[in-house]
Amino acid sequence: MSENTMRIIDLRGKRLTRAEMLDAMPRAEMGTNEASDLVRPILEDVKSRGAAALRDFGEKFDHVRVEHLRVPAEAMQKALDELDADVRASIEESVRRSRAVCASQVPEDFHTDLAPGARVSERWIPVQRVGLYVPGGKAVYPSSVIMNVVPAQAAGVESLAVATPPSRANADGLPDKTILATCAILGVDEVYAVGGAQAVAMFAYGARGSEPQDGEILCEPVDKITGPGNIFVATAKSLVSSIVGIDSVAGPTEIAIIADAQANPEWVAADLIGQAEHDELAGSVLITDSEELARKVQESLDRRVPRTEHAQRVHTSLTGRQSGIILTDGLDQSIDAANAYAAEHLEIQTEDPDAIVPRIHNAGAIFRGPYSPVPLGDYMSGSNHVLPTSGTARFSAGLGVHTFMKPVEVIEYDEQGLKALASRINTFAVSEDLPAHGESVLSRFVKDPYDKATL
Ligand code: HSO
Ligand code: ZN
Repeated sequence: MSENTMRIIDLRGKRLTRAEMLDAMPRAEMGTNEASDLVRPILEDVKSRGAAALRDFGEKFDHVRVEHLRVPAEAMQKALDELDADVRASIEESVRRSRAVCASQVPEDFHTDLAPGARVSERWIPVQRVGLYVPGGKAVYPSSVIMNVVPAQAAGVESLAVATPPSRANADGLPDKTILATCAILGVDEVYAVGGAQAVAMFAYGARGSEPQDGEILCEPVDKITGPGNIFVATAKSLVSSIVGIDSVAGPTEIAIIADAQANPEWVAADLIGQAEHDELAGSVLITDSEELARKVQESLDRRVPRTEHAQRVHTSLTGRQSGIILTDGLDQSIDAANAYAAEHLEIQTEDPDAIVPRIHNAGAIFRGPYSPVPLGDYMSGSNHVLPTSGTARFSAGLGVHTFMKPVEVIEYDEQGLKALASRINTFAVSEDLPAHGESVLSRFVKDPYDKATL
């Protein structure tokens, strides 16, 4: 057996129940959440002490005493000026494509006329103020800034703040320069050098500052917090989720590839490795009805893994419980497995991908055909790379303009419209033993709604 062998899950000839199929999928156990006990006091401290607590936690966790919790405009401009021209061009292309897709995502208001004088309208309203968390440390992803900011802006969010940890590399406690430059390109000027659970607390409760003057508002509270983060950020988000909106809490990233005998094993292997590069816990799953392809992919992995920069991390991820090759007895079973796995990213590399796309019920995003690999979507396809992980694609969607909007129904009945229903509403209300509901409606049409004899 070679070094990078992925485990095989052989489903061939098996007729599995839904529960058995879900059980057979390669996924790591989700750890239980002990982080809450550590995170709660951080939230409380920021709530009561504001900026002073933010500075203390920065020193404790990020090992730097931050001079300006809010990044000064000059520092943003400087980061932009110093940004490598090629990187800037890539960021701008990514932004352009995201903006184009988001522009078509904006949902339209509509109304339904039910009878004369009886209309229900639906209005899509942007969330007013959003806080976006951008992680630092091992994973510095300016691309994720784009994926969060662009849809929020397209939705019409009025006020958008970014928080990202101070970087130890910068003595003054400024965050990562590429993150700052990306914010500048996107026109985001409210950026805080605050990381971890304390950033989530700052967004949820707001914070009074010690700059420029004690007691002045440093950061206003937001209505929704989005963005990925480590276990402490994720825990903080779920703890504040009763008072502020959050996007879904992300688990380790993952890819599944449905491939048949005609797929290019080198490309399949390269795509599995690409995802594995993110994290030792990342899941890379090949679903195929071709034993020969499976063998060739394994051979390709053996050649490629040692040559890639993050070979050790990739190796750990590919050989972990959360990765594997699912062998099926045909495309139908491959599709069933893909739907059960509900991958964050699902690539389809088969002879006729268009026959498969309509049969996919569960996936964060579908990458159709060999020239739509996941890294294209990570950086600049125009689609969003913040996607549901850990099987949550069964019931939730990736980030988009809709994440930053909410539909509100407007009830527009006039006298005629209401009168036509008054008696029916009254009957329904009385049947629920809520007669005052009926009386509210009847008051508009009868003299004494309390005198049932006159009705
Ligand atoms: N594949 C990651 C996103 C990402 N990749 C950012 C590179 N940079 C989760 O969808
Ligand atoms: Zn990626």
